Amino acid sequence: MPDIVVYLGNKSYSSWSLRGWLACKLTGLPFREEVHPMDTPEWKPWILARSPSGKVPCVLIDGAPLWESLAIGEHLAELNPQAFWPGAAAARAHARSIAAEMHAGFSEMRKAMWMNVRRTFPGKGRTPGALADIARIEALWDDTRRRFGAGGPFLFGERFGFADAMYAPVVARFRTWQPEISAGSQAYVDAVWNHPFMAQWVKDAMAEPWTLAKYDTPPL
Ligand SMILES: N[C@@H](CCC(=O)N[C@@H](CS)C(=O)NCC(=O)O)C(=O)O
Repeated sequence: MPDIVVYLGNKSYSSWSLRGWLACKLTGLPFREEVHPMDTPEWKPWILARSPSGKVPCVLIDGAPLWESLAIGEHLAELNPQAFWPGAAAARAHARSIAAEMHAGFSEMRKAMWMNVRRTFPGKGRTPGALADIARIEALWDDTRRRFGAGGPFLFGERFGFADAMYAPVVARFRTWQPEISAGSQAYVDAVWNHPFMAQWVKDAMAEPWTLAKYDTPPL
C-alpha cells in the first residue's frame, strides 16, 4: 500500500486543496493530511519546502511529490480507477473534458465568488463575468447529467467521482454566494454538499482556528 500525505491550505477557503483532498478520499486508502493557514508569514516557506510549485494541494506518494489537482486526480486514479472515472469510454472522455475545463477556466467566477465554506454572502459577487461562467457551468452540468447521469444524483450517476470532485468547490461557492440557479443545478449542489466526503471537509473547516479577513469580508 502506498504511503500518502496531502498538504493543504485552510479547509475554509482553499478550493484547490478541496479537490486534492477529495482525490485522496477517492482512492479509498488511508492517508495523512497536513493543513497550514495561507496568507501568514510562515505560509510560503512551509509550502515551498513541500510543494515544487509552492501551491496546494501537493501529495507526497511514497516520498515523491505530486502536484496540480488534475495531475493528482489522474495519478491517484491508478490506485482505484473505477472510483475516479466512468467505465464507458465516451463518458470517460466527457468526464476528462469537463474536469480539464474546470482546471483551466471559470476565472471570473473564481475571482468574484471565492470559496468560504463557513459564510454566506447572498446576492454578492454577481459580476457579468461571474454570471457568464455560472451559465456555462450550469449548461455543462445539465448536459452531463442528461447524457450520463441517469441512475443517480452525480454528474455520472450513482457514484461521486473525480469530475464531481473538480466541481465540489463550485458547489461550495454556490452555497455561499447563492446565485440564481436552476432546480436541476440546485439538486446537484445539494447532492454534492450532502456527500459524506464533503460533510467531513465542512466539519473540519468549521473547526479550524484560523480566519482570514480578506475571505470573510464580502464585496460591497
Ligand atoms: N492549478 C493549481 C492551483 C493551485 C492553487 O492556486 N492553490 C492555491 C490555494 S487554493 C495556493 O496554493 N495559493 C497559495 C499561494 O499561491 O501561495 C492546481 O490545480 O492545484
